[in-house]
Amino acid sequence: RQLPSFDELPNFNNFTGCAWEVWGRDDQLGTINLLTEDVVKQAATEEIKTGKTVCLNWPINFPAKPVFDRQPPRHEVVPKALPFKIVNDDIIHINTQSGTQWDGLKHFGIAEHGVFYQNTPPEAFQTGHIVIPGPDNIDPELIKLGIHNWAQHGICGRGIFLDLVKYYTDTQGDIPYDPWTTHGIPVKDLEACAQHEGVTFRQGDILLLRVGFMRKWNVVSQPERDALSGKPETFAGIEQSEDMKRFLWDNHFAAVASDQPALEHWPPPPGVPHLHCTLLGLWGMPIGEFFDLEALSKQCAETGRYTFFFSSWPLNVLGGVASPPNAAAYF
Ligand code: UVW
Repeated sequence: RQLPSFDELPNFNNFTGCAWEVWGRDDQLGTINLLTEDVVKQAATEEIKTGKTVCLNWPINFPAKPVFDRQPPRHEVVPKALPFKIVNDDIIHINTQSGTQWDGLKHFGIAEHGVFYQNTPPEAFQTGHIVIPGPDNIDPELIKLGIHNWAQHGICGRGIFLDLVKYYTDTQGDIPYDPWTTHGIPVKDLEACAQHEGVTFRQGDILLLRVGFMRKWNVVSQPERDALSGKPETFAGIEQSEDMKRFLWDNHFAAVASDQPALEHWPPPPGVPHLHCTLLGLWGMPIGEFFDLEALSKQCAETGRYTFFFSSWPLNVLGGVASPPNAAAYF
């Protein structure tokens, strides 16, 4: 399907590139619409060659002290007193924003205009404890724009990996920034990295970017890791610019994820709205954060292959805001 270019999309007030009409005003999938049966089949046929698989999720336990003032994950193993049996259960409490995650369409709206994807006002979402006892009790309005839409569709297709850490190391000796400080990666570096790896983009690709957060996290001391929580957060990531929006939309990626706490460098430049507003609020594009791309980097460097079949099945939480991705690469 031929999609409009970024410059052909209408504006929404002062925001360029509003895609609310692209899949119809009732749409709740956003750019996941690009993952058609043909796209999934082509990716599986062309990419799964050896059977090698690579996990892309951090353990749910990490980070034990989350950034952006979020509640830490909590895991309890609970022995059950059943007669003649030895049995354990798990109880897990997580803020779905604390570790490896997809941000869903209820996560981030366009604050200055008070709306989420498809012009949905925040009052449309019930907050607090949500109980849905059975399939007869599902109110479509109550679960509107929930993560279950992606969970029931799946986020599967061709994954394409831009290993910026390797690209900068190969061409400049190391990355030219500290990934734990704000630094915007420009479009020209993403394109140069793709060229260095010999990959070209295709409509419906799932783009993964290795910026360096996790490489650093893995080698510093635990007190340094823990100290990230509660600091004024600053992180590297893709540049927050009109050029970046044009790059992401015009390549028609289905989803984009990185190893950083936010995909974009944080905080955004003064007066510039966070790119989350456009990706989630205007396009319905999943944003992946804290993806563990270290093993993927090794696998791609060893084989020279930077494309693969990508599979992710978010948690099927009716009306959920975000989810761990349960993501893997298949070679
Ligand atoms: C930011 O966008 C800063 O982070 P998050 O998506 O985790 O809310």
